[in-house]
Amino acid sequence: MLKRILSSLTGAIVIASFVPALAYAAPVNVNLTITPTSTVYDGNHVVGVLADAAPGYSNSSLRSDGVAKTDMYFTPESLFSRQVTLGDVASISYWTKKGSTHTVTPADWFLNIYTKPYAGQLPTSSSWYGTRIGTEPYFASNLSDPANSWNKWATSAATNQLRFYESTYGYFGSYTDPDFATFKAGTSLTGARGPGVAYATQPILYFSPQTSSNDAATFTGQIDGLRIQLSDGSIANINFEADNTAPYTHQDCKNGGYATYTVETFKNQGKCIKYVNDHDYRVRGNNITYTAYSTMPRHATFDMNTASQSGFFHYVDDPARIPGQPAHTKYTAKISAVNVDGDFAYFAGKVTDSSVPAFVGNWVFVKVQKGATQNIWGSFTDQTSALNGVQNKSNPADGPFAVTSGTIHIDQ
Ligand SMILES: [Ca+2]
Repeated sequence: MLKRILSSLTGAIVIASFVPALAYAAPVNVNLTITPTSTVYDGNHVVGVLADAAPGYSNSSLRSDGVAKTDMYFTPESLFSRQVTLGDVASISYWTKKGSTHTVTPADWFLNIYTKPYAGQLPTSSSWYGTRIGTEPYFASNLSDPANSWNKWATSAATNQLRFYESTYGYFGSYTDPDFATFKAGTSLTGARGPGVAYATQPILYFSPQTSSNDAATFTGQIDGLRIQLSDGSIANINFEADNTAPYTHQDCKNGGYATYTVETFKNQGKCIKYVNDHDYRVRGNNITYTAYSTMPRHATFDMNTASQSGFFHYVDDPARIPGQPAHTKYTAKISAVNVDGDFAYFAGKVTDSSVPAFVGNWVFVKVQKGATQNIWGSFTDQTSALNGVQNKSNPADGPFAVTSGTIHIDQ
């Protein structure tokens, strides 16, 4: 029996040496989409963010729900169909977006890499992993991390270059830890789990984006676009996406977006756009009159729709009712975001023309309510706040102001 096993092993080795292509897998390129309902989570406290994605990872992203920790786990086998050592990893990058810089608030999505336990490393431990390796955005070198923007974190980069550390024994990083190339050339820590072993030889168990249990209760930052490249050229691109039940805008259907829907499904972009047009909302009002902070009547005329995410908003106030006021104040905004929820519509756009030159370039964020009780809210703000307001269906800073004449239409 032993002899038969030996001879079959010999046979296998001979075959491998004559046919190297069978022994070494070709580079693979994997594109994986992860949504809030994917099966990669232990703690799952993510929500989808529609129409907000890192560059190259349209159409949406995920954010922490501000309640509790999220941790997701990707095995190299699921990504690359083979075992991968830390030494096989050439580069890693991912994107995050949050409401403050890391100097103001360190909290962000971090990445852990767990290696497999193996003989010699863990003679007595029953732990499910061998070595735990961490990297966190706020420790990155040459930080360039504007708030409310997508910032890329990478193993090799002039800015936001990730540093790596081993957290197996409770060390959680510093501003002096090495870059990835230096780190993976080192040896894991010796300790209760066993002797140190060269990191480069250790097979990876999981790549694991996580939020911290310490700050997850208030953290609502976004993540998108985890990219892992191996030294053989293989690339895994993990696109974090909202659960796509149905498209809302023409843009949702473009650049391959039509194929990402999981409830309504589409064979091509044209069918997707037809669906969007069939479910389009038009938001309009002609000479809607209201007052705000004074008795001066103000008038709004607007027309836009959700499918195209475009239209206009025109404002003019009524100096005829205010003796001595020199002229009408007016402005027009080019609307570029529209969101409808029941009797309410939220929209935003850049002011392109005004009787007050300083108004041009502002963003206006407006909410309107149709029905028996008609209201309007509206404020000048910056682009990011305006677009976030539309997306999150929040209230503009000013309002509600009761509509005294005119009819607000929000019609499908
Ligand atoms: Ca995405």
